[in-house]
Amino acid sequence: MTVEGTAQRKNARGSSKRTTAKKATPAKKASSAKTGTAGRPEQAEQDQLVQLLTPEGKRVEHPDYSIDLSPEELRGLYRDMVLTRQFDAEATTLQRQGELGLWASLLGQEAAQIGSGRALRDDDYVFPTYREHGVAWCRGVDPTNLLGMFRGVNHGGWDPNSNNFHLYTIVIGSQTLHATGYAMGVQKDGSDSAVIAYFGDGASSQGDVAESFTFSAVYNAPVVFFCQNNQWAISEPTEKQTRVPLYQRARGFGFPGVRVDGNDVLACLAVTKAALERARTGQGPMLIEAFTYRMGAHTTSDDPTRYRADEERAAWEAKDPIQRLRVYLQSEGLVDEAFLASIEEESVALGKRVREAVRAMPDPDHMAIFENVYADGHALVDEERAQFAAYQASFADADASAEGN
Ligand SMILES: Cc1ncc(C[n+]2csc(CCOP(=O)(O)OP(=O)(O)O)c2C)c(N)n1
Ligand SMILES: [Mg+2]
Repeated sequence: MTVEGTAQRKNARGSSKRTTAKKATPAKKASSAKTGTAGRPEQAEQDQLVQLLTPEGKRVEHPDYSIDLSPEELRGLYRDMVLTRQFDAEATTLQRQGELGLWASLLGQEAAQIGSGRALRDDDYVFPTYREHGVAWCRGVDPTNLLGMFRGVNHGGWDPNSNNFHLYTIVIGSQTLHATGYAMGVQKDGSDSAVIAYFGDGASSQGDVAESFTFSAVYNAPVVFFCQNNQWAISEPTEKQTRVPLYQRARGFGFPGVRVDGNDVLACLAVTKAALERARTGQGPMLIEAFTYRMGAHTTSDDPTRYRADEERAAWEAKDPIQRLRVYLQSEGLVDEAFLASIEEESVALGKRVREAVRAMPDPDHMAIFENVYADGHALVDEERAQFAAYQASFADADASAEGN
């Protein structure tokens, strides 16, 4: 198991979807047609944003959320974000080289994921989407395990209970129900662990999410809903999902919601810690809307230039989560050139390790697809297995007779 991602852990424990069905929309037209809030929240809503580090790298205070981190912890957050971004870039490249079937990049969302991921205790439980590579990193899941799934050589990639990190979930929003049920179980066990469910702005429109909000509220379940509002659900902007800021949805279900600057790792850490603490102490669920931006494509099968304007991306580049922390650390004299160079070196080594590991992954036994479907087997699966085995054998027979001719 890993290594880089666990360095800060104190107690180790144990689509290829079409871009859009619509005709290609020139980016310019998409830009002028936009009337909603994607990337441009109303000022009043912006004022609600919890922020501890401005885009310019200035440390500010917030009346409800504060945080006091040691220089080492601050450097650790920087290291986590840089290495996660590097890993993500390597994965994108590996997909382009044909080594992975698909990749969903987290570019731009490093602060939301590392901030929230580092707020967790080892005994807390995480239910991710398919984009939570930074959270996986914080949980100590070996990055190469994530890639095995996207290469199609395993059925999930890791044991969820080894790191309290559930398998990636692609059925949009469904993991919020899993998290709620799990949290209700934690509550019945009398444990003070908390559960966190990650989901996106698009997922917020799913019935599963509404149901999990209802259940968690009435059962007072110890679950934190962490919504990364990255402004897009493939080609659909946030204004197509909601008429109110997403964090305000929680109120109607009877629990608090807060909007945090999702590109500010300190604010994400502080707000998530507070929400987890509420959950642990029997105060029930909370919704965090991390206001951020998906800098890349939805996945490697997507082409965002068909539906969004370059200027929007450029505006968010100025809010880069890594850059702002680096500026802050440098201005406070908390990092020097030697430290930055060592992180750079570590990034290169991580990239090399990941590339080599992916290329060396053996193809799975093609009959393995029938394993782990049912704990005790099933007649239908047995039948399908036999049919598939006969089908595979027919190639061997054909080869043999071709050789005989
Ligand atoms: C139930 C379901 N419906 C549709 C899809 C297809 N789909 C995959 S990703 C996605 C968009 C999700 O957007 P969002 O929740 O904002 O997450 P993001 O990809 O932006 O991180 C959709 C509709 C799916 N995987 N599952
Ligand atoms: Mg989204």
